Parts: sequence; C-alpha cells; structure tokens
Amino acid sequence: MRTQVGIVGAGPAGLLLSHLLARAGVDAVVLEARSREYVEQRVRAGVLEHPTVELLREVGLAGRFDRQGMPHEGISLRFDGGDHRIDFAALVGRGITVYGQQEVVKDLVAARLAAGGEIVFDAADVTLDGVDGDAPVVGYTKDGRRHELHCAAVAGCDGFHGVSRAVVAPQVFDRAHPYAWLGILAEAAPTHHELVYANHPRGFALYSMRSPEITRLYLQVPPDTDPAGWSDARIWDELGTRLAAEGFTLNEGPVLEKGVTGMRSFVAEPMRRGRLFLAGDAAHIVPPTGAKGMNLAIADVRVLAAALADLLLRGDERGVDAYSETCLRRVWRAEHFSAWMTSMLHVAPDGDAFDRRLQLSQLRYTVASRAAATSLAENYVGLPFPSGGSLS
Ligand code: RFL
Ligand code: PHB
Repeated sequence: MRTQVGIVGAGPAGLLLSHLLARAGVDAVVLEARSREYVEQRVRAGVLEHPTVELLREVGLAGRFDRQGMPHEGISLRFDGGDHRIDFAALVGRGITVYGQQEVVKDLVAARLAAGGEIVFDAADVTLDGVDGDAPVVGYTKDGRRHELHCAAVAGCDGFHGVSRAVVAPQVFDRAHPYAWLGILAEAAPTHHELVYANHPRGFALYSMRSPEITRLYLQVPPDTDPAGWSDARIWDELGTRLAAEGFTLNEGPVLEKGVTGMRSFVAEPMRRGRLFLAGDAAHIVPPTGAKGMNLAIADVRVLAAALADLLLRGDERGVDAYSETCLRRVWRAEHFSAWMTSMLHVAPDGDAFDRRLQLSQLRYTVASRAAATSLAENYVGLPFPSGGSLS
C-alpha cells in the first residue's frame, strides 16, 4: 500500500492530522493499534482551549460540538474555606469549552470515514524503517497478515507508550510528580456551572463535567493507589470534604468509571528525525492540572499539517525544518503552566508548614491580583497560535 503520509495512532493528534492533510490535498493512512470502539470510548480530557475551538470550527468539525459543548467563562479556585472565581471573559475576553476528548475522537473518525479517509484499526506490531531517507516504510500486522505502507513521511502520533519516539531517539526531559489523580465519571447532574480546582489540606480535588447529566471528578491520591480501595461511599465522602464551600452542594450518583492516572512532565527534543515527526503525547506529557495535553496535541498537528503540505506538494522544506522548534516553544510554555498549577494546588506528601504557607500565599495572590489572575487566565484559555502557516 502507498500513501503520502503514514500516521501511527488514532488519538486526537493522528486523526486531526489526517483531516487537516486531506483538506490540504495530501493523502494519509492512519494505523491504530486498538479497535474503533476502544478509541471512541476512552475517557480522558475535557477542556478545549479557545484556539483549539477556533481551529476545529475553521476546519468544519463544529456541528455536534456547537450543540453539545459547554462554553465556560471562568473557573473557581477553592482554598482556605473560600471560593474565588477567575473570570476569563472579564480578564482576557475568551473562554474554554468543555467537550469530552472521546467526543472529539468520534467526530474526527466520522468525518474521516465519511470523506473516504483510511483508518486501519487493530493494526499490530507497527515498525518504522527508512525514516532517514525520503521513502519510509511502516510495517504492521492486520488479521494475522503482515503489510507494508510506503510513504513520503511518517507522523508518530502514537501517544506516550507508542513505538515512534524510540526511533527518533531524542533527548528527554522527565520529571515525575509525587501525586496521582483518581478520576471518576458519575451519573450525577453538575450542580455548579464551571470547573472548581480545590486545594484542601487533605489533597487536591477537581470538579468538572461532561454533560448536563454527567459529572467528572478527580481526587489527588498517592501514585501507587489501587482504585479498588476506593468504594463509591469513600469517594463521595472525600469529594464532599475537599470541595466543601458555602452554598455548594455535590450531587451524588452511580460511579460509571474510575481510574488512577500518574502525573509527569516530559518533553522529547527534537520532535523529528528525518521524515519521522512526533506529535502530541508521543513527544510530550504534562500533568493534567492545566488541561493542556489534548490542546498541545492539536497545536502540534496544526503546524505539522501545514509543514507537510509545503514539503509534499511544493517541495518547500522550511516548515518541516522549523517544526520541532516551533512546537517546542508552545510545549515548554504549557509545561511551565501545568507544573505551576500542579504545585500550587496539590498537597506535597513531603511538604512542611513552610511549603504550605508559600502555597497559600501564591493562591491568595493569584486570586487577589488582577495581573496574576490575568496570567492564569491567558494561559488557561490558550495563548493564540503564532501567525503564519497556511492553516492559520
Ligand atoms: P493518544 O490520545 O494517547 O493517542 C495515541 C493513539 O496511538 C495508539 N497507539 C498505537 N497505534 C499503533 N501502533 C502503536 N504501536 C501504538 N501505540 C499507541 C493508541 O492506541 C492511541 O489511540 O495521544 P494524542 O493523540 O497525542 O492525544 C493526547 C491526549 O490524549 C492527551 O494529551 C490528553 O488526554 C491529556 N489530558 C487532558 N488534555 C487536555 O487538553 N485537557 C484535559 O482536560 C485533559 N485531561 C488528560 C486529562 C489525560 C488524562 N489521562 C487519563 C492521561 C485527564 C486525564 C485523566
Ligand atoms: C476534565 O474534565 O477531565 C478535566 C478538566 C480540567 C483538567 C483536567 C481534566 O485540568
């Protein structure tokens, strides 16, 4: 089989890349290790930055999103028994949209298949060869048979545990955080119209949502936590304690799903080797406190699609040569913001009274100073994409 771009991974990065390339007139085939059902059901991110929303809208992906996405104009920081709203609309004139990652994935899969795009699900044992030349080959097994995909470039969009990053053999920057999140999806109507980030002496808690019927909640737990140790009653009790504030009630309901996610900060540099380009979680991980992971994946492929179109349709290499550096600027900004939000909101297991006082001082300053609140707001809603690039 032959195509212009072989894309490994059908997460938000790989799927959106194939959509953007198709719009630019470049052929691509997506190879995904899992089944369609699996990738469409995987519950992960929920916050779309303003530039992400604008991009999805610009490239014709807004239908269901406009009907079901939940626009939010702020968040609350809750600490020291008080609730403090960061008013994005007033501070920076933009907001975010809450719309599940799996809904973005469903929309993208549907759009690709409707346009005749090729996504090979259940593609096992992907191998990458010849990436230093201009005719790389992606091997894979499907239905027990080995296949070869001959292409002009390969996009490694295969997430943190994929195979592409090892082929690039980049320098890595890695920092583990001494916390994890217990994530809960509950059949309970949200009782508050925006997200609440709570710093409580017992640990961080996050109140989010997916729809008018479904709440999404997170609790800071130790990294080695077994979710089986958390009964529904224990979860609701702990959430009630950490999220408590005057006038706030938490609707309880059946827990539909629970899981533990570790937290790390990770960057691979460069994001390219020859004709192999890394994008999204394959190249970088942020702790989820800043809600940046999926947004960064989308920002990467926006740059990559334009660069690959220039290379493959016009023989212009400037975009691919600048790809890694262009993306890494945004990546490191998000790394800083995510690590900052994480350290401000979590309770460090080895922290002492000095650390606690520094943290409270930072929280009080962030909500009291318009300058500090504006800095949080402009990072949270997403810094504008740099101008330039044929997709901007
Ligand atoms: P993905 O989504 O991991 O997709 C990679 C795909 O590649 C496939 N794959 C392979 N396919 C073929 N061959 C192989 N050898 C393969 N190896 C892997 C996988 O099956 C998969 O389908 O990466 P992508 O596209 O880069 O997207 C990144 C996002 O998924 C990730 O950054 C976000 O989910 C992070 N994240 C959040 N991001 C946000 O922007 N806002 C949020 O609010 C937010 N909250 C979160 C999050 C992640 C979380 N977890 C569970 C890690 C909350 C949580 C709890
Ligand atoms: C979510 O709704 O899943 C979510 C929201 C905000 C975050 C992380 C996850 O910072």
